[in-house]
Amino acid sequence: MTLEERRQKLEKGRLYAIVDTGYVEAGRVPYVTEQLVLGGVDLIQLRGKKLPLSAILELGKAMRKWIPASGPLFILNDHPELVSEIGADGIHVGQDDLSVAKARELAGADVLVGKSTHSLEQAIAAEKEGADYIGVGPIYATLTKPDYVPVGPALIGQVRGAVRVPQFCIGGINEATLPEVVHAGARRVVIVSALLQSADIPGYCRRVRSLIEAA
Ligand code: TZP
Repeated sequence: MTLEERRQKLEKGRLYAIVDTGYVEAGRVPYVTEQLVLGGVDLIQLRGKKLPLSAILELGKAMRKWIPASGPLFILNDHPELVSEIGADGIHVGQDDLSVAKARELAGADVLVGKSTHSLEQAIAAEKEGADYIGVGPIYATLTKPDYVPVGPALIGQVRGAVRVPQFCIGGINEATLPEVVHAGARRVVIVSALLQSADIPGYCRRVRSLIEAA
């Protein structure tokens, strides 16, 4: 797929899931990935913060088999050098990681680059830097990223008014908090623990999608 085709698909994305190995043990990664695909998420990221590169490579290749090319975009957290071997569609970097340009150089010219942001200034800077999309958060306190101060839902409207690339709100978003997030202006969200801990992942995906799309 070309970068333009990936950007078009990204533009339509509303629900972004992350397979975080802090919640999902390696053996369950294929099953959880399949469930997220069944639920119709638009993007899936592999986030293996504490795993060695060899394990990330193996999990990434396994996930790629469960994510059809016509299905969700597959994004790798960090490690742009593994993107082409895994066949991922994109790479996601944090504020303390590589620049967008360096990530693109290492991952390949056709690959999407996303960047985490935690303030209006960072959101504007990430767009200027050339990010294809940004994450905005953590909106609420979350055990998935415990050391970060939540930014609160008010930032959502500010970023929406200042940035044109797709913005995915993240952090503490679940069925209960989603109405407030949507009311604050969010049109795209990332959900990690609430989805991964659900006993019915496809059902959870469908319910949150209808809440986002009702906006
Ligand atoms: N970046 C900002 S918040 C967050 C990341 C990776 C974690 C969000 O996880 P959850 O479980 O949906 O709160």
